Amino acid sequence: MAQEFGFGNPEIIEEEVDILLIGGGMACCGAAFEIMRWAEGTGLKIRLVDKAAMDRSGAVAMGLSAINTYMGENDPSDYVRYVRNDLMGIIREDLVYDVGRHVDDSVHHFEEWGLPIWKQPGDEDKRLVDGGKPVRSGRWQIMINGESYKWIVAEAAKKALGIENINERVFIIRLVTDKNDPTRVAGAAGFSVRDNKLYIYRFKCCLMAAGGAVNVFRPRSVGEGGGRAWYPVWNAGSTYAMAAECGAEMTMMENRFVPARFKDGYGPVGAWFLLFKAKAMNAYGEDYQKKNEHLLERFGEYGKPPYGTCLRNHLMMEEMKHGRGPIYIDTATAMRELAANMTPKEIKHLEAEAWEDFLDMTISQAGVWAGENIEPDKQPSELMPTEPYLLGSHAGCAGIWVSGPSDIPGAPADWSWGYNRMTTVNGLFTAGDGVGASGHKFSSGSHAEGRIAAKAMVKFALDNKDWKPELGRSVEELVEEIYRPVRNFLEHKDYTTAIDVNPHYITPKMFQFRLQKIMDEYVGGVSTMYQTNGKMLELAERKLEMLKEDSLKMRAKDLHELLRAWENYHRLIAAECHMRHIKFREETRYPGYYYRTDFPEVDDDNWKVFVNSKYERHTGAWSFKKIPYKQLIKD
Ligand code: SFD
Ligand code: AMP
Repeated sequence: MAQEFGFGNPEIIEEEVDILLIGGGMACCGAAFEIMRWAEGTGLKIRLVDKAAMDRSGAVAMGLSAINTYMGENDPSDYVRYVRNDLMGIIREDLVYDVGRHVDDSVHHFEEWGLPIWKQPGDEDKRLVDGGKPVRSGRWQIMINGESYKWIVAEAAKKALGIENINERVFIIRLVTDKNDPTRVAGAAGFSVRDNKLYIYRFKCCLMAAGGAVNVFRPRSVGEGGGRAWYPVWNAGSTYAMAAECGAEMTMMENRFVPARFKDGYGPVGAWFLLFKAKAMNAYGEDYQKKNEHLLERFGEYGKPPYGTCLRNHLMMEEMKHGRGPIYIDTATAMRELAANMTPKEIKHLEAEAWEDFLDMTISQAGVWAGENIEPDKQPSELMPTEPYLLGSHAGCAGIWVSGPSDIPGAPADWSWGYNRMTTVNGLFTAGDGVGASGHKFSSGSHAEGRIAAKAMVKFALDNKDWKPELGRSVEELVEEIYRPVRNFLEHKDYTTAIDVNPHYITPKMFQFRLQKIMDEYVGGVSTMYQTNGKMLELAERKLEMLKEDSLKMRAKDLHELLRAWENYHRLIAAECHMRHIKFREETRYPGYYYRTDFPEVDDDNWKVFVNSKYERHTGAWSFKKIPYKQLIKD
């Protein structure tokens, strides 16, 4: 019977390596590329494992039309000032500076590997590294022809690491601590999403860089639009959940990102605002950002231009709350004004870029325009703040507390414990969306950060050359756990005649709906206009606890559902962490991302601090602490 549903006894593959890279996105591609430079001749065995195919996995799957972090003529200390301002004053400046000083080298490599980067007239044939001037959309962003961005970056990573050292379509679900030292990671367990195979890895250290968390909150796109989101739906909070369950200290998990996006297609707005100079307006054609500027005065120094991303949202949400929506982005006027002094050929080029912006990044937006007969050069498009996402690399800073570089003047001694980007769990490193309190890295900074971590991991592995990992849990126990949803299904499927209706199990899809409903309605999702309070969070806590009990009842009728079941488990742990952090931080640090209606102000006196948490997997208990913020780069 089991065979009939595609489940025989799984083949169990056990492997011991020195370093495991978990994920195949920007950060892991950076790590894979860099690591071989330092590992050459050391005999270290390195493996990369991605739940998908690296060529098109992660956030950059469809491509991108801009690289959002490129220093060029800017100084990394200015970059720190920009990130600090955008993230409402609380960032790890040592980490941000570290990204700033390394990021351009990654961008130069992208160009060398074949990524077309737009250049100023006259500089078309000059590479950035040779002084070629890029076309900037904003101070930090440069334009690219990026449909194949991920493909190009993955190819370099694969070439460096060697295809024989890469396992694609293997989904990691759990980290395992060492048998003799529970503060140390020693292994990881997962399964193939194509074949009936389980993988158990043992290692000296690993990079957990499996992206951010999407579909934790009920998305605006439901029903027929389900599956559409701005950030990649297949990044399910694995990074945060597995690290927290392994005992890593988390930081700023109260933070989230709510991007303003083209409604329904989720098309990014950056190029339209910054490059094409489009204006946003309310239903009555008013420039609400200007009109509402005074509403930001109450946020003190944060309310002065240039406003952080969350405050730009705040202005939009005020309009929506007062019934002056829909909000529009005036693409038509922008195109007209840009075209005023252009030749017909130049206009054609401009239009090509404006539409291409989505064809190489968010194809669904092009679909919405085509499907709704919207010609962006003739009529405006609606804007909408999306459902919240948890991430640490874009305009957000949720993530894991890590060791920073050791050479940043003024950085507290306890912000650096020997290995750059190592978490508080020995041997567990992270990068990209995984690193907390250090946003605005974007694609290029995530790649650079993966490289930073890679170098430190080689050092860690060599420093621990004679150490042998021993798993704190038996292989049988891990297999039993991973396949629990399958067992739930096989044991109970004949109890009813309708495969999806059964008192003994819950389908992963229904489980996800329950999670999203709780997060949406109690933890500041779109249905409450991003508002919550202590009382609502108490209810959320109870409901999430019950959902956690029911997570043991998820069923998997096939491998695809097994993947979905574990993704949702990861989402649940990430969601719980987010909820508890919001509950702990009694202020509204990020107006426009979320509001604590019982503490509606930014409260620097009490809350200009990092909030760190720790999860105890065996008891389910969370503990919290405040860590003083320290400014390292002067204003
Ligand atoms: O326009 C497991 N981003 C943008 N960055 C830019 O530089 N410019 C832009 O233009 C950007 N914009 C943008 C962006 C993202 C998206 C989705 C859109 C538009 C539509 C942000 C960057 O893409 C982002 O910062 C980085 O990609 C983050 O890098 P990283 O490595 O932290 O995450 P990843 O690339 O998503 O990779 C995650 C990998 O993990 C795998 N994975 N593998 C094994 N086991 C598990 N359990 C796993 N779970 C996940 C994934 O398959 C993937 O390989 S704009 O909006 O501003
Ligand atoms: P987005 O497409 O919204 O993800 O933005 C891409 C880049 O442009 C990010 O670095 C944003 O912070 C920045 N950005 C987007 N919109 C604006 C705006 N209205 N003002 C300033 N920066 C913006």
